[in-house]
Amino acid sequence: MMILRFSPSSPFVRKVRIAVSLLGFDSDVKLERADTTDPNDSVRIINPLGKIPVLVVDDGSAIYDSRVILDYLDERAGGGKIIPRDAKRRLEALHLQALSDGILDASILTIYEGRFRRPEAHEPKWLELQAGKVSRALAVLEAEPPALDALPHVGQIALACALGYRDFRFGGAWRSDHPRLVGWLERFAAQIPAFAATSPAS
Ligand SMILES: N[C@@H](CCC(=O)N[C@@H](CS)C(=O)NCC(=O)O)C(=O)O
Repeated sequence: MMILRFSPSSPFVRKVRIAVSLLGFDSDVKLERADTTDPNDSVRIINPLGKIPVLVVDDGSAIYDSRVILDYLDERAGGGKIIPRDAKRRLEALHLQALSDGILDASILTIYEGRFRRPEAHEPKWLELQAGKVSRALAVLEAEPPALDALPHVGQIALACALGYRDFRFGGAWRSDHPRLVGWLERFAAQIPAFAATSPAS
């Protein structure tokens, strides 16, 4: 049995939960809550960075971060499933994952600014820097939305989680200017039941 240290609101955990479902590992993974703000939570021992997701596998070793976990799960499922083997498709998938994870990193830093700094200490330049990353990335994706494979690859999974996080924490403001991405996410949600099942709002 594998153990996934998780929080229901984490979009990086959501990537892993969707991959677990797509690869047929639902009954092999037990969810165990982690509190990354608690200094006594063992998550800081198994991952010195103190971040989730962390997947503890059969031999007790801890795997992080989400990209490494997705790679591990893909191999465990036989390989070439959510990470294409073909070099060109693999690069496309990893590239889309990097871009989507980048949207998430900038979004999370923005949330942490509000969570960990007093309002009078908020730094508008820092928030603008993060907002710029998100808006440029979304504009690039809107101009040419990615494909959606029958079995989504890591990039497509990550993009769905990034858009879902913008809905969850930023009131879905991205939707009005990105109709093609809205359509893409609707298709993803209709095709992949694990997306709704892992919604942070549920
Ligand atoms: N690159 C990491 C990012 C993970 C991450 O930022 N997780 C957040 C929760 S969504 C976290 O654990 N934050 C706590 C912290 O930064 O101390 C991944 O892909 O797993």
